[in-house]
Amino acid sequence: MSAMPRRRFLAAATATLASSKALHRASAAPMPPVSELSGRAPLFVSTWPFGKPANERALLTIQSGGGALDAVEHGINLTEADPSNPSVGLAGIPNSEGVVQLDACIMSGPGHKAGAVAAVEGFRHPISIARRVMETTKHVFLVGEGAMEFARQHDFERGPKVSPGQREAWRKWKDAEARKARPKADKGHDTIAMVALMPDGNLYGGCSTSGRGYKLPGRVGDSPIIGSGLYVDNEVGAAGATGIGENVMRFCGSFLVVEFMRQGLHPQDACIEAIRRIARLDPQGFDLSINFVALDRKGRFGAAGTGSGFEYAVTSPDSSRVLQSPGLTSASTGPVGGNQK
Ligand code: SD4
Repeated sequence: MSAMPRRRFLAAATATLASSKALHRASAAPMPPVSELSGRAPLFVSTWPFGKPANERALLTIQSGGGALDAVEHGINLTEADPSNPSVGLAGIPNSEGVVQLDACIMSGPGHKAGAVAAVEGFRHPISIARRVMETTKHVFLVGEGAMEFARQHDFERGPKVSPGQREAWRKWKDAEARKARPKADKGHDTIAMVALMPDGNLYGGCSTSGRGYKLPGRVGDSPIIGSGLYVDNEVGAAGATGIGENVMRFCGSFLVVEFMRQGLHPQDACIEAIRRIARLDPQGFDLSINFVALDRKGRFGAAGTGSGFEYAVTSPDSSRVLQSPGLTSASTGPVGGNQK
């Protein structure tokens, strides 16, 4: 019998655990029990610790009289504008040609509306462009030159196609590649996916990323794809993804999470079941570096990752917190920038 790699073995062992409660105990960091994973609307759930200020900005928008889509947009705008974030917005890691190509999408539960853009260069706020596509065109998804022409026509804010720091790092990567030193082709990468529940019971979501570092030009990940990086179903709940997009988009990951919620699973268990389903089908097993957040109409929420340490942010009028999610293996995911594969 061939030896099972340790990580695969751990994954298989962990996957046999019956409920997410057991997974909580397996994790190093304290984690609230599933029964405590619920909150009062307006409620915002976002990927990674940098989702916390984004959630808080979104809540402030609501408290200042703004609408739900304004909240999602403003919250994600904050992350997109953060010069220290290497994986969202124009400060992100560029593609293999040294150009940052941004992907984003937004969904409104009411009306089941969606807008998305991909491979957008030189614009600061792809989530805002995605929203404009949703609200002013009969289309859902604009890509590349068409998306940029749309953004130019609508006068969206521009910015440099790569930051000076990222350009320098890219040059070194390129040099190493030319010397066949073979550095990792895709460095850390983390996306903001935000899902939101309003007091009237309506659900919304948005997702924005610079995608995998040093990706091939034109490569589009899961993040702007409705059902993969984000999905909102106003009857059930909403989910978003972060991690290696190729390992989410082949499985319609966020749609899958929502479908498990439709079957009655708590959002956290829905995230776990989606990961289990994906790992069962994928030859890599749990070695996928993917994570989900989810929220349902009742205000219950949760998250899970293939690795341990994926953190997510939850904000309501009562509290704003960063929580640890259950990981399905002991491989390290985070806390930020952890998807190094
Ligand atoms: C992508 N899913 O482009 C995004 C990147 C990401 O954590 O979320 N990284 O594949």
